[in-house]
Amino acid sequence: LNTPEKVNVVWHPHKVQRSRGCVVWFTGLSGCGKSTIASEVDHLLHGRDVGCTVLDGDNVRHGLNASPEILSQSYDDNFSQRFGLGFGPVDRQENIRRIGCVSELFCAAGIITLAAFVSPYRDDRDQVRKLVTQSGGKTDFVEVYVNAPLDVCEARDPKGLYKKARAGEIKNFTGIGSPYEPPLAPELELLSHTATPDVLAVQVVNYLEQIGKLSSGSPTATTEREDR
Ligand code: ADX
Repeated sequence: LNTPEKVNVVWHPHKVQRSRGCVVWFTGLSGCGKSTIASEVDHLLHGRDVGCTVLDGDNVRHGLNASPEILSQSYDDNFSQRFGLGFGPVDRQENIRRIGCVSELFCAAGIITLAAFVSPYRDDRDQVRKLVTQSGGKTDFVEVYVNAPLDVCEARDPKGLYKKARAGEIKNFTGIGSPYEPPLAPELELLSHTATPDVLAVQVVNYLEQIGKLSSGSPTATTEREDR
């Protein structure tokens, strides 16, 4: 790695190299079904003894990427404002950057990482793709566009957030006051209003099977890692 010298941190090569997992990145509007499909895929893979995990926006935003308001329950204002994340473009960028790094760590540990985030900006998703594929191979990042029309997501409104956004209570809600940039060349596109989550999850599992991600079972220690 080319770390600038002034940073004073140097990459430490590890002795054990594990076989990699992959990152399955679900993107789409709030309420399009990303988390439900990811959870179904998780269930199917667990049933086959494949090491996997789900990361999703609503949960991660309670911990690693908590808001300033959540952090202020335990930290002072300065800390909470500095590290807490909201939904402005830069905060979303940092949200996806952190999740990208966490996904890469899981992937390197041999785990199939099912990441379900609105991730509305193409460039943020492409940065994660770059990180994951340059550490592994081209097939280590699978972008899944969970495509449901805005009016379908809004009619579902499982958390009542579209209603709040229409009432002006959430200013930058994706699809209403904030843009969503659909992927241009996703590995998979799921028309989530045309089939049930369990049927769509099977499509994802079949794709992983096709590209050879389900053949090697659980993570195994293999050879010594080469210097980077
Ligand atoms: S992302 O845009 O930064 O990728 P993320 O996936 O972490 O978003 O979180 C999205 C979830 O936060 C939504 O499913 C919704 O429940 C909630 N949410 C709250 N405010 C907003 C908002 N302004 N835009 C989109 N989702 C929001």
